[in-house]
Amino acid sequence: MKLYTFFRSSASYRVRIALNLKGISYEQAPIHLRRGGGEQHQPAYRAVNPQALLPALEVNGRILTQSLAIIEYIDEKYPDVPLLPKDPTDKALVRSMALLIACEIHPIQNLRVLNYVKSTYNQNDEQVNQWARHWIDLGLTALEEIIVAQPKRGRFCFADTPTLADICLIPQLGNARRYGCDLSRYSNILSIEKGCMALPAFADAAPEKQPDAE
Ligand SMILES: N[C@@H](CCC(=O)N[C@@H](CS)C(=O)NCC(=O)O)C(=O)O
Repeated sequence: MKLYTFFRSSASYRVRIALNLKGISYEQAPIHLRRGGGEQHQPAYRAVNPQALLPALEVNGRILTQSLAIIEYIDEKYPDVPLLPKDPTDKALVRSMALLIACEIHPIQNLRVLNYVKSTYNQNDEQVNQWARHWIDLGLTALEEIIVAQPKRGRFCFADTPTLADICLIPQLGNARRYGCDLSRYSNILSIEKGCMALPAFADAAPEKQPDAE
């Protein structure tokens, strides 16, 4: 398997965690999201993923894109260490936490969106960081409440084993810090992060541990 990735890409980070949790070894093909205007826009990478977004996973000559679709593929193909609970209601809850991050927070603080806001509306770095912080805080505030209110509260987002929700949460916290969010108000989320980062699967997937880290 070959993962097209960038050390700081949080969607790639999700897939790295999932592969590590499953104990799957893989090759990395680094795509630098800023160098030369972004290698994701080069024809070579657009031929891999016409969306010009990371990650992409090459499996037996086929390309999979969209981190959540990739992770569900991995989970179905390698069912040991399941990333979703079996019970349909629990599964819907875990998916809702993951989607809260992957659909509602991440896309509107992504590089191309911030670049567009910056250039089209003449915003400076601090203004776009404020935009990012706004959407991240809105999402994390709701997630903190959802985590506390659920009936199966445990050490992770859901119960006592890591799921797709934790896989989405941990990389998002990296982005939150990069944009200057005050995470101290999310005590439950921070304690989940501590639990996740104690696991090699999460720690080894961290941006600073990647071969292309700067
Ligand atoms: N929904 C996509 C999001 C992919 C995405 O936005 N990737 C970012 C890196 S985290 C990217 O490639 N950004 C490049 C850009 O904004 O130009 C997924 O989950 O895979």
